[in-house]
Amino acid sequence: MEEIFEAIKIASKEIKEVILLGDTAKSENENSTGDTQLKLDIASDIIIEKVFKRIPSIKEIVSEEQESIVSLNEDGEYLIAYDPLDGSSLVDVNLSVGSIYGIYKDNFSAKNIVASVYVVFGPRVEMVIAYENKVQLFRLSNDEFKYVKDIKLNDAGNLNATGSTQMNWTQTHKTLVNEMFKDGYYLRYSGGMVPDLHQILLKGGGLFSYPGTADKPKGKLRQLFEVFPFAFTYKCAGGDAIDGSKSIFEVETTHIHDTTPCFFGSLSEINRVLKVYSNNG
Ligand code: AHM
Ligand code: MG
Repeated sequence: MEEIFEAIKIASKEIKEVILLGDTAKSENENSTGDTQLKLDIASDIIIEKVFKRIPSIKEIVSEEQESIVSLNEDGEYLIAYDPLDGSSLVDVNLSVGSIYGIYKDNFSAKNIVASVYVVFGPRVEMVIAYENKVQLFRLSNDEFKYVKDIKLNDAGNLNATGSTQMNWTQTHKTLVNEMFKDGYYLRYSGGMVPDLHQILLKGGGLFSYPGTADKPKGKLRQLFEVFPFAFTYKCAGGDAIDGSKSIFEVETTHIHDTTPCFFGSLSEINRVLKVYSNNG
């Protein structure tokens, strides 16, 4: 596992350079979900695939930017699903973006995730590793990722980040959000799940949600590349993640690009979601 974390560090230093110097124009390609890929997405994807190809313990990889699974080593132990540069369109307005990695065993499913890593590219480059029930923060300084601290969520926080648009929220979701604001929660939403979830983690707690909506009943965020890795991070940090009625770790995957509604937070906010969603159907 350590060699995978080291490979991600190497890739992240290269991605940082691509963000600083790279071309943010649109390419002519579309990814499998139909989004127009930015050149930064493709460049980051190529960098990550290149470093993973050198690691014997990796059996298969799959990228949000690619159609199918790539086999690397028949005898490898780990399967990695990754989003090379989530929220890459935010680079154009100079907001933070990030890479997300889920490390699985046996198959790509929520119950088989064993570690997760994300890297935030903001004013600083930070990396958060969740493994063996610990969540650790590292910061890039003088070309090295240095350990900063372990991260633990409080039982409750005061931040609320919720995706999509009110026009497409269900009545239940509107009720949840309104009640939270009435109780004093602060709105914090940049449109990049990596910095938004990072902020909630580091500021002790709150709720991030991307619910099922009128236009996207199964939500927007992808299970393998985005939702399961962050669910694992939040769980290891003492919080939790649900799809509105059950644990994210019980969500079944039928296709590598499946999405799911998702809620990540400290325990008090997750219980609140369960209560509101079960009372309002
Ligand atoms: P992307 O993978 O196409 O970059 O989209 C994922 C991003 C997340 O980072 C973010 O939470 C979400 O899309 C924002 O969506 P919305 O603008 O609908 O709230
Ligand atoms: Mg993404």
